[in-house]
Amino acid sequence: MKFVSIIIGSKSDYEIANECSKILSNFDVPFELIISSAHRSPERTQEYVKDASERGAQIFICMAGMAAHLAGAVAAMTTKPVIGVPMPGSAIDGIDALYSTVQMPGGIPVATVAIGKAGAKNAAYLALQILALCNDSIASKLADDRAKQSEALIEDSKKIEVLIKEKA
Ligand code: RP5
Repeated sequence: MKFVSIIIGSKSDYEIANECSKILSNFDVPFELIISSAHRSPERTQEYVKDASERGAQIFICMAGMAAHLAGAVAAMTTKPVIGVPMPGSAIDGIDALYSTVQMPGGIPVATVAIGKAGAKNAAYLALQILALCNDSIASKLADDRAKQSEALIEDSKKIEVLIKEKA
């Protein structure tokens, strides 16, 4: 069975990671989420990536903070697309994780998204966009989602315009 694999470096990453998994669930895309660390459990990470690839993982989404090597380490083990989400929460609030995740050497890419919650959401959307290249149903749902985002923005604008008029 084809699925998206989400790997988080620690249970402290779970709340933000849930922003990603909620979107995949909403699109009815199967995923699995495990905790495994490039530093604290390197062998588990290696075994998992091999096993998940053999079972049908299409894309790996890796979320880690601090000196975040998880996405890079996973990218070294697979030719499947790897999306990296730098996690906030360190003394320098994710800048460390951003640089650690994005600065991959040529030939071993990690598609790095924004730090934290926005990045977790965009990791899901980017994974969906990759899957949509070969899946018309996901492509159609993505188009609907974009339209809904635009409609919601216009509704928000109307509400604020009313509030401003009321205060004038
Ligand atoms: C990273 O270090 C994890 O991904 C997490 O973001 C950060 C802190 O981990 P904990 O000390 O909270 O387990 O490996």
